Amino acid sequence: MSLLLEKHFIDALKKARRIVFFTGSGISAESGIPTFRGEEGLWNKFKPEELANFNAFIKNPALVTDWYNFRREIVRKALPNPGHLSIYEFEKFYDVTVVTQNVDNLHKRAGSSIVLELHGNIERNFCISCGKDAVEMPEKDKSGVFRCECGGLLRPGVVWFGENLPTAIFDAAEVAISKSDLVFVVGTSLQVYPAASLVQFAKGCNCYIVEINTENTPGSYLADQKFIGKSGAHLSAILEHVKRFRG
Ligand code: BJW
Ligand code: ZN
Repeated sequence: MSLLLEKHFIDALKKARRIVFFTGSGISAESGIPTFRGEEGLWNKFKPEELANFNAFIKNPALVTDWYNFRREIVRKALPNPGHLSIYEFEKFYDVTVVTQNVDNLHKRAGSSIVLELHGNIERNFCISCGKDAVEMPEKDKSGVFRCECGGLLRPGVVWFGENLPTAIFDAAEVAISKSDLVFVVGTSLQVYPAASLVQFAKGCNCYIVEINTENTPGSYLADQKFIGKSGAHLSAILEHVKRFRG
């Protein structure tokens, strides 16, 4: 795809040294991982209030465990797409930090060096009783759940509704944004807080903001440059431009 870029965006790309990519589930849609909301969204089939909070887990741990196992299988089979791979390639030309709401590992698997996972990682599991991480997952017990050696329930290492985001990671994301010249906001509906507040924060830091999404979001008005469409094609095309003046 060839893309005609506006002069102010080209200037921003030329001047920039540090870039933050702030991503959501839309960037992994082209890898076959369903997004959370919208027509193809996961939440259309499974209600978040039933599955992605601690009370739901305690009430029906086997159901929540099965849901995460199902998603873990999808994620393991998925491959990084041109969006993830382009972000990795930006490292040849800029200092890059990836701040992601995704739990799917695809930025790391694409090679990105600094990936701040705001909502945890689906591959991690820890015990709700003793707090230890599960090094290897045991077989499910008779009731269909995973248990730690201490007998406690093992839960996925993701951030559920009503839970705090990991403070050190959120703080590191704000530091990276405050030092960056350009922030790409890619494939997120900006409906979930406090992650969504990072776009406001970036605006307050005078970062040049680029949004790439298949549709408008509540944060679109903050973008200096907006691309409506799929992230794989747009990020690849922008990278091609960068190669022309930095390659
Ligand atoms: C494409 C594309 C393509 C498609 N190319 N684009 C302030 C105001 C209001 C509410 C709150 C607030 N502060 C806190 C809250 C409560 C709550 C919240 O935000 N609720 C709102 C939903 C109303 N937040 C929390 O509870 C957070 N914790 C917290 O605040 O702690 C303090 C606290 C403590 C105690 C009590 C109360 C508060 C925690 C939030 C945790 C979110 N967790 C999840 C699940 C993770 C685990 C799992 O994976 O199961 O994280 S929810 C889910 O949403 C997941 C995602 O990371 C997150 C964001 O979704 P995302 O990535 O934006 O996906 P979609 O589907 O929404 O959007 C996809 C986008 O891609 C769309 O725009 C498409 O158009 C686009 N797209 N294909 C480009 N090819
Ligand atoms: Zn334990």
